Amino acid sequence: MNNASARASGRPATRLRPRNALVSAAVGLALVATSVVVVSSTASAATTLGASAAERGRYFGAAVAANKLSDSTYVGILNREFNSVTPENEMKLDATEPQQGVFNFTNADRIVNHAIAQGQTVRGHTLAWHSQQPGWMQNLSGTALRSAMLNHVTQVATYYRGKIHSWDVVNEAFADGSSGARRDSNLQRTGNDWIEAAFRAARAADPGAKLCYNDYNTDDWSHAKTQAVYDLVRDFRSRGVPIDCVGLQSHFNPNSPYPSNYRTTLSSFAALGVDVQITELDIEGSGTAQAETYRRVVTDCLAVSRCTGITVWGIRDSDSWRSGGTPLLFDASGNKKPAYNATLEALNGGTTPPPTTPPPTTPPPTTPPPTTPPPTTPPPGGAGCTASVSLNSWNGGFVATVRVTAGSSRINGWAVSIGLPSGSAVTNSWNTQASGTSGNVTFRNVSYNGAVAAGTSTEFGFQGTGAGPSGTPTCTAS
Ligand code: 9MR
Repeated sequence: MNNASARASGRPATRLRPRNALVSAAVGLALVATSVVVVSSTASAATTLGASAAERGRYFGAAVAANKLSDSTYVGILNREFNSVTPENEMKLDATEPQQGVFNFTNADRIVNHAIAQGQTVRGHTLAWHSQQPGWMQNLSGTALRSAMLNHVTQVATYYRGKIHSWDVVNEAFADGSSGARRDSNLQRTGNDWIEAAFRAARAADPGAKLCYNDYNTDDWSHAKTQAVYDLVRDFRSRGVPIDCVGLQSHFNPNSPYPSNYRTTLSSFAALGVDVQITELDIEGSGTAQAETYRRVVTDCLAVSRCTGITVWGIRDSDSWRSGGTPLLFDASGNKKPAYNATLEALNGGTTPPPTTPPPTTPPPTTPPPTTPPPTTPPPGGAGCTASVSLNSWNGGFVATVRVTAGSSRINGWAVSIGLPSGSAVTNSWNTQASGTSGNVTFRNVSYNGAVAAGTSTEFGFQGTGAGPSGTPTCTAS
């Protein structure tokens, strides 16, 4: 319903909470039965990205450069549209500790103070990173570097204590490609525990900030780097290393496109008990194609309750680190692009994007409603389930996503048996408990995904070396 139809229905076109928006959408549909849903569902929607995201319990932010705070067009958009900011370069190591033990917060403070005055929250970026290190740090190694890094984390996080919503404590510590290994760097060479040491120091310095691990090329669930970060977070969670969130940078372009399993990535990280933040979003392209990809990213985030915020990496295309790819929501003159409109519409709960690309091969896991009471009488013939495997293979390895679907009755637990070819082995699994690593491997539900309502599905996955399974899995329900 647009403003005109809102008036026609005798209701003012004021901003409503999502639930009311849904009701008004339904009323709109009832009144104008033949009208198109797109029109009726945007009735009382918020008119800026930040306000709309806030109505969904999320933030919408932008990377900000201190030297642009004197540009009135830039600041006008920043103040109007965004309720979170990330200093693009001003909190990095070279900026904040140009000489060892000498800290400079001048430019970072300009951004933080502007944000506070505008009621915007701040994402801190970043405390420990192999890149943009000051010269003195690049020349350190061993325990001297470890101490200097921890001192940096402590000093900067202490200085900003109480002002930072989330810190990117460690940035980009994993290698690209299929190794799943840590990136070689002077920090990595101080010992594999440097990441957890940084997180512990950050927690001690600012217990109120959410502590994130942030990286790029971790958007595609089947990528080794994504799995490696997932393993790190799972390990930290299991050992009590303080970590609250994972940042997916999400720089999308033709070489690194938006993956159809993005929602699976978001929900899989969230299932570890951490928030997921989309931290540096930009999507190269233009027009409808770019707009629809933005819409998909936003829709995916909204579908995962622990996806708590989205930050775009700049405001206008001309502000972008990849300005040639025109990857942002505003053009160089500050005008809203189709990508902006799609983003706002998606935030406002707009229609599902049309299937411009084939549907994802790995649909997001469906979490069955936990409160549904179990059937009072067991279904005749026992509960049933089926399982299907979709494979992403490469030379020497594979990721299998397994979909477990309940039959005509609700099931309360499941076990899926899958035969692996000889020479293949399971190296890692998620949302399941695996028995064995080779031959016939049985995957059982974990506490949160055993109950599956009739006709609905849940997903788990595993990674392995060698060739993936080719036979039909068997599913046994309980
Ligand atoms: O946008 C930043 C650009 O202005 C800097 O020159 C560049 C230097 O490393 O860093 C850019 O921001 C990066 C961010 O800090 C980490 N993820 C990748 C971003 C784009 O390169």
